[in-house]
Amino acid sequence: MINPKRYTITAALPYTNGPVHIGHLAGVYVPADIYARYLRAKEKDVLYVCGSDEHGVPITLRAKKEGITPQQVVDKYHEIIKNSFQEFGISFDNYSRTSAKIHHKTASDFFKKLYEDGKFIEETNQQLYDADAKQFLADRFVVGTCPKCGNEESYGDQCENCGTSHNATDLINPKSAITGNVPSLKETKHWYLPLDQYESWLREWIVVGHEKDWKANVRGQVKSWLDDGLRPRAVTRDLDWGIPVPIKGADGKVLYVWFDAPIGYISATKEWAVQNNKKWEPYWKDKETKLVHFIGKDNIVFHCIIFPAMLKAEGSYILPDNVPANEFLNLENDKISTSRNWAVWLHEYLNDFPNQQDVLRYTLTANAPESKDNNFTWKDFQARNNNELAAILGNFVNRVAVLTNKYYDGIIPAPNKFTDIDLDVLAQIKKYPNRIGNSIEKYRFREALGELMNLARLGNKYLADEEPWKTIKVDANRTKTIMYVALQIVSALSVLSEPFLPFTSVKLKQILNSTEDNLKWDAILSKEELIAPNRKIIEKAPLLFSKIEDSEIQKQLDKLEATKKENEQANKIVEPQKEIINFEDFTKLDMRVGTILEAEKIPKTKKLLKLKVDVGIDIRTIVSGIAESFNVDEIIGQRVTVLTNLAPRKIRGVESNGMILMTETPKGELTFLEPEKENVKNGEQIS
Ligand code: B3M
Ligand code: ZN
Repeated sequence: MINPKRYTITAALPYTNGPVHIGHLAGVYVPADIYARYLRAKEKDVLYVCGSDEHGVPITLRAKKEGITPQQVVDKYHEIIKNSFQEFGISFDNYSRTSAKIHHKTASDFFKKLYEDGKFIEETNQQLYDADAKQFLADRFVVGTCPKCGNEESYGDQCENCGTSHNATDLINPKSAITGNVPSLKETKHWYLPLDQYESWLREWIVVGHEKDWKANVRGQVKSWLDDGLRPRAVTRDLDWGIPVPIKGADGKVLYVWFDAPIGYISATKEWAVQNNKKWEPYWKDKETKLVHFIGKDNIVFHCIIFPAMLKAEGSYILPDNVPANEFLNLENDKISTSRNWAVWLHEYLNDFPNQQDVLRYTLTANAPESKDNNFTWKDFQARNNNELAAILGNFVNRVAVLTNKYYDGIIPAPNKFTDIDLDVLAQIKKYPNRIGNSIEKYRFREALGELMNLARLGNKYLADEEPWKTIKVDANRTKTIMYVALQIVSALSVLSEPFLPFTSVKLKQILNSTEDNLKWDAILSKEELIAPNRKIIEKAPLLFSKIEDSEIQKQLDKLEATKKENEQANKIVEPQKEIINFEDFTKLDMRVGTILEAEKIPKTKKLLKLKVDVGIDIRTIVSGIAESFNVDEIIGQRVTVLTNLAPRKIRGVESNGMILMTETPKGELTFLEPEKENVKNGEQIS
């Protein structure tokens, strides 16, 4: 959309079942914040909304786990999440919550309108049911194998591995997440949105209509779902936590969380409008409003198929102009996971790195998972701070501030005659607002940030080339001009850094004593002079970025290492001891040391190897199910422990005379039991 009248920017409503981590920031909230701050700096009419997603199974499950009520869960995490966002400078115009009255009303009315307009299909059919828990199993209450990709831990409504959304009854081998039971089927009535009726319209709108401007990953996912064919989707659930279905004959039923949550964007807008004496409708109903949804890739189906279909069915709303979904951020090469505590939690980060929000914002943007999954490492974080923020941006600003104070008592000098180099630098400055802005408008935030740093690099190069510390001794006039030009760069940086590094931007303005100036993005293009002579800058400039030491990084790595150990410990399922036996029982076992001499795979089997083993008394054939863990070649010569007097058995036509003893980790890794010393001979007995 060219020149929209206003912007409605939404960021996915986080589930209120835990604190937020770096993956959330990198994927959704920082990019959306950069976008919103940039547009505000361009003096656009911008509304940036978000809020807590307080319904749905994740909340109920968390409540069960912590032994508290769902309401207590959402009250606790809503505060934590809201604070984290605030502390990181995420500049929502409103951060609401879906338990708000206004949201319940908005979502209920929305449902009623679709119901009355005949947009739903009402259907009674069999759904998964856990008789012990007395509960229907939808969404995250049920886990099973994804019919599309085979992931064994798919949820009832969505597979997190391939992103496909499905109905709980589609799962292969479903299991209750509450009791572990295999569910039975029970009849129940629900209301379905017939997505199949929107298929060709969606294809026309997204696959054809947004071929050029939507990200390939987003369009690609949408296309593949459309190609698979859409089916009606239930928008109600048999649950006791959520927004009651607002029609007769729906007792005990609530709206599906993914029906109410996106309406949360609208409710948050209404709440903001009431608080600020504005009208909400233009932000959702005026065709000249540009609506942009910032989300992670697991939410694409909901924002590109289900919510648009809901909006279309309602009839009076605009549709998103873009949905720039990001991929995932990993942490130290491993998937971020709340349940495994494999994350950098925002509130913990701030304890360890107080007042260093911008360092994290910078690292996450420079590494943003824009087109593929990306990785956060603490070493990279340290390098980004020390070698980029401190060495390039911090160093430049610091030199300018120190020299201005040293030479001119902090008073910005008036320039003398500009050289070609000066004029070139002054002209270059004016290229940056559009350069950075164009990248932001294309949702390429890494690229935009790179350009900002190029402006700081330009500053460093200018100082290094013009050497004011040398000219001061021979040419006072020339030095004034150099410092004046350098201060213009600092001034531009103070404005252009704001979307990315809001805390640094404030400090830069303090250094220049320009907090009152309110210099806007486009003014850099039009104003001849960004900061005028004779103003006194700060006497002692605060350090923008301090060096992060190896020991601080090591502390974080140690913390992760400890988490890893805890997880391993927790994964160790220690089997209870078996029944007591007497010594005679034990002496019946004939166990001996042996050596594998030959090995070959038994055809048409996955696991079985036919082994020739020297057990001291003879060389015998043993069939062993280890082919998935070892290659045939690598086990020739392997010392092993063999139970030799196990009754012979025919396995796949091969007689097996004994058993190789092994241990197996919970992950299924097999290990041989071999004598500690090499001189133990084949045939020696275990006793
Ligand atoms: N709460 C899922 C999530 O946190 C969901 C987003 C809702 S956006 C309307 O990933
Ligand atoms: Zn899948």
